[in-house]
Amino acid sequence: MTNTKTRIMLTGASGQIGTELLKILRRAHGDSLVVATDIQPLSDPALRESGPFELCDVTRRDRIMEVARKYDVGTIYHMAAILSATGEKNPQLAWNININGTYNVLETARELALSRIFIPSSIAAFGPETPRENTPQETILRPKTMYGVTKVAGELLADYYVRRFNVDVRGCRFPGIISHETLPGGGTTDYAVAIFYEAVKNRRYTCFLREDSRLPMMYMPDCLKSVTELMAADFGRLRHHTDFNLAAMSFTPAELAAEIKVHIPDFAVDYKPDFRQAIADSWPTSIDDSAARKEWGWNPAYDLKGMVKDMLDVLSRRHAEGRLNY
Ligand code: AKB
Repeated sequence: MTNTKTRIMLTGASGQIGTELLKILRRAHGDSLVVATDIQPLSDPALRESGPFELCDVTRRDRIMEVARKYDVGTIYHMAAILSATGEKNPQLAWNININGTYNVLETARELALSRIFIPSSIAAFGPETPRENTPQETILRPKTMYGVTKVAGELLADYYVRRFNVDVRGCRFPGIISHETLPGGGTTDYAVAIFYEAVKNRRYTCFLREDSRLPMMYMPDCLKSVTELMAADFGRLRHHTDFNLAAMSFTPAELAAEIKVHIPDFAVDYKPDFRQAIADSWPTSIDDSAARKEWGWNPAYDLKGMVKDMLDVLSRRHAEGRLNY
């Protein structure tokens, strides 16, 4: 059962992806039609003023339902989550937010017959027994982090709702996301954002992963493109729903540092791996995204060179204007 309600609700609107997704959703659908929600008020005054906002803790289903009913919501983008590194420090919190948050959004969708839901998964769904290179779409999912456990459970639960209750849920397994608007928080791939701020500000960076830790990554414009394109895809063409592998680029910290040095020759990096190294070692180095390419035309625009140039252009300009908040 679907409805024709046009309003959109976004959870985790203060987060790294949420902040930028909110902007493009409001641009595409109209400011007043996109309800931003988070457990804290939005910090960007322009975003705060531009449309409706509600405080919403995703572990409270009654609150999600209340907001969805109040605004006559038809679609939810569920971005609120605890990431891998924070999840290892506080596994109980990761379970509560990620599992109960996802279940509550799915139950809201079922009860209110919402039209479409987006729930992201992650490369954290894979584990050390998974083939690490060109990781296939269908493969072994035995993650060793609590974040990964919640992502696999979330994929399976969402898929169950597609098949059992006809809820139209979609999602992809995001690699590390690199961006310059809102800092990521609590992830293992966060080094690939921090390195840019430190390069621009201090010309030095101490990396918490080893220099040869190759991981799949993606630039934010491609991440946003993947969400909007998957959500616009014809349901009848989708064989997968909640677990699309996605790839854009893969690199090591040393390769990223070398590309930054092309633009900032005196940039220097040293390496002090911490507990996040074990998490990175359990994840793939590259991903086979042929299912996403075939089923909804996925095709990323940015490679390592293009992403590094764009990141440094934006952050250097901001630094020169005294606006690099880091
Ligand atoms: C993390 O590092 O935890 C996230 C992810 C890969 O899902 N960026």
